[in-house]
Amino acid sequence: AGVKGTASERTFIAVKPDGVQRGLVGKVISRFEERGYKLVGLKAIVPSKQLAEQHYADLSARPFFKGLVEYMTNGKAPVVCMVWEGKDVVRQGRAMIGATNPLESAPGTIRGQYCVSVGRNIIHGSDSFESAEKEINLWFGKAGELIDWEPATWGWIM
Ligand code: RTP
Repeated sequence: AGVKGTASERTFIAVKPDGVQRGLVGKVISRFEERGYKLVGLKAIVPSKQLAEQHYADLSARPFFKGLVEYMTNGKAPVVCMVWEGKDVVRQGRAMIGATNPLESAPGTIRGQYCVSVGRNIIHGSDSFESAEKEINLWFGKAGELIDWEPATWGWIM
């Protein structure tokens, strides 16, 4: 996931099927672009049950786990998977997304603006640099799926 704390830091962001179905992909992309981050990976997939279970392995003992996997894999709409790059993008991404509990997600955050239900919270973002590394490998495992590119102005902006 790039180098932590530098402009090459990377995070995994996914618009979940409810967010895709509600037409919020463009808004999510705009927010990250406008903040100054660089999109280095993007694809839409309906994940297998195995992939969703691996992604949420830490939550496998929780009572909502089965429903969570079903929500991610139901195929009503794909998951739009992204890798974003830039300074402090892991922590900034979490801040931009907002708290998991809808009652705590501040207005102006993505969840605070677009959702009211913890089980339909439209977006995922890696919660640490180490999670980002794992999740990027899991969702973008194939060679050539991530593109390194250089905006002309990057050096003096960040
Ligand atoms: P995410 O991993 O999706 O970015 O979410 P998060 O870190 O903010 O929250 P986490 O605790 O890791 O939970 C992962 C996802 O599980 C669903 N969830 N449902 N009580 C419930 O029904 C419940 N709690 C959590 C949410 O979709 C949450 O994003």
